[in-house]
Amino acid sequence: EVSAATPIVVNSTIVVPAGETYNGNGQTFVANPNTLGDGSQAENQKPIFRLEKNATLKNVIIGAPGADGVHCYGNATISNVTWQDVGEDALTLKASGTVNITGGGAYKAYDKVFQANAAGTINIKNFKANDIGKLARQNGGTSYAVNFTLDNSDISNVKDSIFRTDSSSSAARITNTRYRNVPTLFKGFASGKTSQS
Ligand code: DGU
Ligand code: CA
Ligand code: CA
Repeated sequence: EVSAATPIVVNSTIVVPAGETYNGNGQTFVANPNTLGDGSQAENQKPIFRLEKNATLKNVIIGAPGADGVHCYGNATISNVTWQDVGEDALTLKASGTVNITGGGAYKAYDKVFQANAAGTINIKNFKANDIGKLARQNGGTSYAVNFTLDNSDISNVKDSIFRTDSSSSAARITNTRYRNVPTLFKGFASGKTSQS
């Protein structure tokens, strides 16, 4: 009988220092619900990973509970990271920068997958998402500029939209992406700030 490897229970946030790479080697990480958060929609849960500027996170599976996922303080590279059961959200841009998310996927997000709480760019490529509220959301009521892109991805069973903002200076572009059961691609963007091809 084959059984899945035992997940690594993370008791305190794993910090990836500036410029460094954390390779999870395909292991599954879950939050200790008593110290990081239970993965519900309660705010102020702690992340499983905190990436300082120019850090890379790769080959990681985040299981349940996912708590507040991954926090990025500036530029980050996220490669082959899969959220099996998104917690409060999957990843947050906490300080200005560019986050490049390539490969991997996100599943079972009651509300948001990616959250932009600072100006910057979120590029999502070769990604899968299923059973989510929104793929990415700029923090409600903020007016800084966020540029979102989605390329060569497969998105299904979305409740709200792919990209959502309240900022007239933000922009979003979707290319070469397959959808199933996605009611709205873009919400809240100014005219001329979105494109799809
Ligand atoms: O305005 O900032 O949900 O980062 C309310 C809060 C809220 C954030 C966000 C997040 O939008 O906490 O998870
Ligand atoms: Ca939230
Ligand atoms: Ca959050």
